Amino acid sequence: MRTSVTTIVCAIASGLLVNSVVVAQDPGSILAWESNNYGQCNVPVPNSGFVAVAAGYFHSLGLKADGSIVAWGYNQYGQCNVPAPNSGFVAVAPGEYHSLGLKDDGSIVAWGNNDYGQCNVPAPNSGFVAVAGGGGHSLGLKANGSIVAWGRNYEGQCNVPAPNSGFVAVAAGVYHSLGLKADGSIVAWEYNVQGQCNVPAPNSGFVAVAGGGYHSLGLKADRSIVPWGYTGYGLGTVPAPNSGFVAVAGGWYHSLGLKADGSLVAWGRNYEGQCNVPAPNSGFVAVAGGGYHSLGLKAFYGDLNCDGVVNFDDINAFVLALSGQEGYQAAFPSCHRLNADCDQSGGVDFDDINAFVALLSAG
Ligand SMILES: [Ca+2]
Ligand SMILES: [Ca+2]
Repeated sequence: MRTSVTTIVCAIASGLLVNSVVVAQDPGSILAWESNNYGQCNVPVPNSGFVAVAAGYFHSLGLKADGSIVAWGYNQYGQCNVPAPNSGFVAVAPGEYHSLGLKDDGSIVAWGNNDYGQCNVPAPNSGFVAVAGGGGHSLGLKANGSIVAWGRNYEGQCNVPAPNSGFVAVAAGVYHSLGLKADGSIVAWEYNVQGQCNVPAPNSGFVAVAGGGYHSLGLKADRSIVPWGYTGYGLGTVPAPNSGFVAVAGGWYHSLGLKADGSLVAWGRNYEGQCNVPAPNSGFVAVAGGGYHSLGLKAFYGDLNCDGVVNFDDINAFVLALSGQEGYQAAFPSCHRLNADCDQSGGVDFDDINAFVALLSAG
């Protein structure tokens, strides 16, 4: 696995990785940048209608509003070949060389490298509400708050610590696993050689969790990010001001944070340019980090129920979005509130009403 790092560094030295990938700013489009050595930044057209993004080691994944998954980049293990029927997906997650999708019936579909059985979802394959993938293992969160883990377990990454209950989110690093509990604490387990499982005190107040390669990240309710584990490349220091974040993502050796104003902050390894967020750094609603590349999802202004179109069905969701983050997110957990920033000011408020009406009229 590490030999590929050398390959990349050599590629940079020889000037092969100088291209910057810029895509059209269609609604719900994905912006992808460096490195692009396997085409992981070449978002397939039409680059529109996306509602979620995910990044594997050298491949990329996007979930469309119609419930299909688009995958591109390194495909040595078939990690980009989404199994038929490619429909009904509500979430997508990457592994290093495999991919995972959650269906609206609560089942998980996994494909790509299966060397460790990471694509063999344990029975019963039902009742799942979230999914995550690591180096050779996979994790599924059940509606009852328990985590199911399968695949590579040499490091103990599939041994969910007791009590296996009360989880509301799940994440994975290369060889470690993370779960967020309803009480705002994070449970992290094996592999811990870089301290990626030592959640800093106080272990409370977390609202989101993410795994990097050998590091971990937690988002606090006060909108600050806490990093721990591997600290090389400056990974242990969130750029100031460490505030205003609404989402967090980990790459192998870099980290990304999404701010409430739609801008991205990236830090850590930048040899490949994975921390150079393309301008304009605004309008982002989701973010993902891969091996050495990054993905940002741009807003689809006006599409508040994230069904891929802007129409009268979005009015109720728009009103909810205006009234606050919590109520909106509870009603539309997989949608992006910043889609209500119809005047593209970086904030959601009553000034967006006229612009929303204009979008309705245009649509
Ligand atoms: Ca809509
Ligand atoms: Ca606005």
